[in-house]
Formats: sequence, structure tokens, C-alpha cells
Amino acid sequence: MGDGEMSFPQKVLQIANDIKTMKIRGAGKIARSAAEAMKEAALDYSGEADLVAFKKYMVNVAKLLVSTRPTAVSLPNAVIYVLKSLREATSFNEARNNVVTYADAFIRNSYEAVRRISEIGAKRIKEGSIVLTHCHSTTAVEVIARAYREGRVIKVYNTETRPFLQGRITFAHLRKYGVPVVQIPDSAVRYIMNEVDYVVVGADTVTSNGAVVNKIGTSQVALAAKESRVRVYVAAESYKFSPLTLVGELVKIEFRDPEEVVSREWLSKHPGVQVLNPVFDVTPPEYIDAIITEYGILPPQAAILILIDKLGWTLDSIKYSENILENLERIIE
Ligand code: RUB
Repeated sequence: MGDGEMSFPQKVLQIANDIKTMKIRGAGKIARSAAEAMKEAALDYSGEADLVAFKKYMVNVAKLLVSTRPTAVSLPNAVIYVLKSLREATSFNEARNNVVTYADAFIRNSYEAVRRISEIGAKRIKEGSIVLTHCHSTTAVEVIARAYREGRVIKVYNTETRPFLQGRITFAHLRKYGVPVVQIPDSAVRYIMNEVDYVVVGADTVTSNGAVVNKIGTSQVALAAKESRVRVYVAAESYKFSPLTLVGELVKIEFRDPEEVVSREWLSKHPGVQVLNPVFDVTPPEYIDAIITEYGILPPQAAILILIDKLGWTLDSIKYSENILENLERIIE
């Protein structure tokens, strides 16, 4: 964590820590929590009532939040959305109010996007279908649950999603909606695929060429689906689209602690053993049938239109492309 950490409000440090340790997880929730942390930071600011000092403080809060997890672009997108509100401010009070207003707007819009996606996505599923999902995506679950209510989904195969077992969260979430769920190990995906009509997953990041970065194993699921001619739908709000990929930046894949994969005891019995724990992978656009956004259903190759047409990014506007963490200041210039 960066300089001045001690001067951040406790609530902000708590949210940053909860994202880092995955108490708060899933790209949408991470984004909404980051916006909430920006708001809390503004409300609990105890420094001098000076515009320049406040802007500097908010940039440091933004850096702290963005540094917690590297892969889901929803996190910097949420933080940047709120930071941009500082550009227009001419006084400290206006700046503080802007942060609160934009953070609230981001959170509201995010929930509304998920609702729209569930509405649009459910319509794409034919009556009486069997769906397979992987990891825990709130947006994917909302699509599936709505499709279930409309008689379109009759059963869900739900992967356990090793090593972190997010499949258990998905199980509870789907059961809350009464959806019949069958838990399967990740390794059973290809075996079960001939019973499946649709794969529905979420996204952490969508690149400008329509590749989808999501929980490790998603690309294997998509591969097995393609082989069986099963449609793959990705449910992704527009703030999961990465502007930096327009200028060729690659998405950083997070690697987490080996102890999520094997126990500490096992590790100590095998000194020097290498254990890799990549937690996301990239599914190329050829393996995706459609990306469901709040703006409608897109072929993955049209992802660039969301960035340019809907979010208004231009090559010139991506000024901070080199290193987002080091250049957050430039957003408020
Ligand atoms: C979660 C994950 C989810 C996406 C989308 O990974 O890969 O599929 O974040 O989720 P982790 P949502 O558990 O490592 O955060 O639709 O809820 O944004």
C-alpha cells in the first residue's frame, strides 16, 4: 500500500483490504465498492479545505484502490469515473460534492446495467434450456435467474471453480432464486457439455477486439462448448470494457498465493516445489457467440463500438495509457 496510507479513513482501508483478500469479489461488486470507498474518502476527508490538497488526496485514494487487484478493469473504470468529476470543480466544496454525486451515480448505473442485461440476456435463451456457468458472476446469475422465472432455464450445471470455490457462492445465489442447480467439478465440463444448451458467464475485462478475461477455466469451458456447438454468452456491463486495450495494452493476469491451491503443510513437505495459481484467463472472440451488455447484444467483434460509440473513448483521450497507476493524476488535469 502507498504513501500516506495512515491518513486514509478506516472505512476506505477496510474496503481496499476486503477487495485484496477477496472478501469483496466479482468485478461488478469490486467496482461498486471502489466507488463507495471514493465517496467515503471524500466524506471523511479531514485535511485542509483546499482544492489542490483534496485532489491530491483523492488521487492517492484512487491509487490505493486500483492497486488492490490487477485484472478486472471495472475497478479502475469505476475509480476513473469518479476521479474525472474533479476536473470540473472550482472549489473544495464543489469537488467533494462531485465525488459523492459521481460515486452514487456509478453505483446506481451499475445496478441498472445488471438489471437491463438480465432482461436482454434472458430473452436469448430458448424455453426449457440447460445452462452451464463457471465461477460466480452476479450478472450471469441475474440472466440465468430471470430466464428461469420465464421458463427458459430448467437446470444449471455449476462448476465448483477451483481453487477458490466461487461455485459455492453461485450455488447459494441461484438457489435463493429457486433455480435447480447441479454442482460439477471443473474437470467434468467436457463430459457434461453434450447436455448443455448455453454457457453463460461473466467478465472481468472485455478487450477492444472482443476477447473476454474471466475466471481461470473460462477459456476451457468455451473450448468445450465450441466443440459441442453450444452457444457461449458473456454477460458484461460496459464498465468491464477496457479502454487501454484500444491502444494495444495487454490485460494483466493476476497470480495469487499457491496456498489457495495446495495446503501450507503440503508445501512445507515439498520444499522448492513450484505451484502456479493464475486466477484469470483469456477467451478469444472466436469462442464467444455474444456479449450481453446494457446497450444490447453484440458479437464480440463489435466490442470496440462500446468503447468508442457508447463510452466515448478516442485514441487521443487515452492519455494515461502507459501506466494507469502512475498516471492517475493526469485524469484530473
Ligand atoms: C470473479 C469472476 C466473475 C467476474 C464477473 O473472479 O471471474 O466471473 O468478475 O462477475 P473473482 P460479476 O472471484 O476472482 O473476483 O458479474 O459479478 O461482475
